[in-house]
Amino acid sequence: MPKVKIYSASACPFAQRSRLVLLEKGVDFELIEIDLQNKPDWFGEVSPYGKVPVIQFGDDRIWESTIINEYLEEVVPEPPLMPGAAGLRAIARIWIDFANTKFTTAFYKLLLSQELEKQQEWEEELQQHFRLMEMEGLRKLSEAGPYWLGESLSLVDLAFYPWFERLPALEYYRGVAIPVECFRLREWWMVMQLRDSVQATIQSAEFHIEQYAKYANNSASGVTAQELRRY
Ligand SMILES: N[C@@H](CCC(=O)N[C@@H](CS)C(=O)NCC(=O)O)C(=O)O
Repeated sequence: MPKVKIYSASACPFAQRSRLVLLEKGVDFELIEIDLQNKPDWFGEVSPYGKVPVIQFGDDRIWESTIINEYLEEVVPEPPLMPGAAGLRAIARIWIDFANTKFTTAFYKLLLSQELEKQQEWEEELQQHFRLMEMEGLRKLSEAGPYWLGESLSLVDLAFYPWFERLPALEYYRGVAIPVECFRLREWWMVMQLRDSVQATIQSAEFHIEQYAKYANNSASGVTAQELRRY
């Protein structure tokens, strides 16, 4: 069996998502750390969007973290990280899509916004997302256990977790935290921190605060920040 290669950056939450899946599935992988401030010339050949993560497995080269994660679920089915029932699998995909399109967008927009009025708008939007995650997500779906979909860890947990690890940076720069009433969300976050995969990839609050300094003063010049400013 060929070895999986993952092109990653230690600060990148999207890459962390896929590293978590590899670790949870016990896949032996080679990690190639990319310096995003100084990308190697060959990186454009590997990553059409100029972003991490990208994985290479045999002839397959895949990018986009949540697509990578579903791909890994197919090629390494054990332990399963998606539910067996089609209805619940669809619900899992709804939450993964929510993480990609709504939650992470509000997170970055809040961090990049410089005017107080814009910051307030994005803060309000992010708080609404937290409440929906609490009420429609954890309180309805995870009655049988600590994870998003209940007893077993799933790709939904791993799609959200990296931004919770980075919430101290959002609190530091924008004074925003999880609303008090969202206690299930805080419990879930605590349980996630106990996973060996998370412990193997976790970075300190200080690290994340330093990493996001350029987002918070809107001087970040990477592809991701440029794209986020456009929307
Ligand atoms: N939608 C992509 C986002 C990946 C992404 O934005 N990665 C960032 C690092 S966290 C990156 O490589 N950015 C390159 C740059 O900013 O130049 C995914 O889910 O994989």
